[in-house]
Amino acid sequence: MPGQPLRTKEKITWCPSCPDHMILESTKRALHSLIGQGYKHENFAMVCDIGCHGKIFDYLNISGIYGLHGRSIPTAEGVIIGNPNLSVIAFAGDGATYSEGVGHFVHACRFNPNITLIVNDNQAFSLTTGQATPTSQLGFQTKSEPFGEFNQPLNPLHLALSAGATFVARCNAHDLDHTQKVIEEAIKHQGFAFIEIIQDCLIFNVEKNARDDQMYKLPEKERSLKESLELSQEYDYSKREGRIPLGVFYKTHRKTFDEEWPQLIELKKKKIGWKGAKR
Ligand SMILES: Cc1ncc(C[n+]2csc(CCOP(=O)(O)OP(=O)(O)O)c2C)c(N)n1
Ligand SMILES: [Mg+2]
Repeated sequence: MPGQPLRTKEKITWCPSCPDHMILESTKRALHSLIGQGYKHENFAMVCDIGCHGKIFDYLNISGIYGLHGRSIPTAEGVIIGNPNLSVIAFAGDGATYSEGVGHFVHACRFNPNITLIVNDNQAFSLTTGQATPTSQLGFQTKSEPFGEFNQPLNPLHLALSAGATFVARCNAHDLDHTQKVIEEAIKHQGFAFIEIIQDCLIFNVEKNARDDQMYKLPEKERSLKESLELSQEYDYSKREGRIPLGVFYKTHRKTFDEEWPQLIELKKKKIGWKGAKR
């Protein structure tokens, strides 16, 4: 794998112009930059979920496991327990993470495993043709919600902060440079790093598309948990008007679970896995 390109030769089958293309590009650029800073290509590992976003497994040339729907977090936790010297990235959708996998999400925030979670949030179960997910807007009319979604959307950033996440960020898929920068920072973070990426679904939730004008970048600075919780409520995932903050909302240090378990500390010391593995 060293010296090989980060893109496989697989033909991309996402819809033309789907922001999933942009998230792939930002991720590749982030990994490329980290490799330039001394990270090894063979020490990156990914876990992908089931959904449109999950096809990144075929296009990104790093080792990994294609997991079950809603289960990329526990699978990624398994990978980091097996080899705590890897940089593990879990990719998932909003439906997968905040619906089927929400228990894993909450406990990952508590356990603080040293993994990065990237959620492509298009506010729809898109692969299965657009049912409402927990972040879909009120009134979203679909084949399975013919009278419109009447449940309040979940605020994933607020949930992550309340559950103890040590790195919480939001990006806009359209902004490749900013997304790349945040992905790099998340991978460098020791602990559970959660990035929610807002993306349009051009086919199944058109009403929520084209929100770039609402978005603004937060100043880069340390924030208290209280301040971050307040900021996370500025956007409620439902309203058409109002501002949507982007950037790293909160970052703190707490022991990761591989720093708490003696067995994992030993594996880390022995640099198990690849000879001379270095993070
Ligand atoms: C446990 C389980 N529940 C439901 C499904 C069916 N399913 C497969 S993909 C998918 C939609 C995925 O939506 P999301 O996670 O938001 O990803 P997107 O397609 O929007 O990128 C669903 C409901 C499944 N495969 N397994
Ligand atoms: Mg989705």
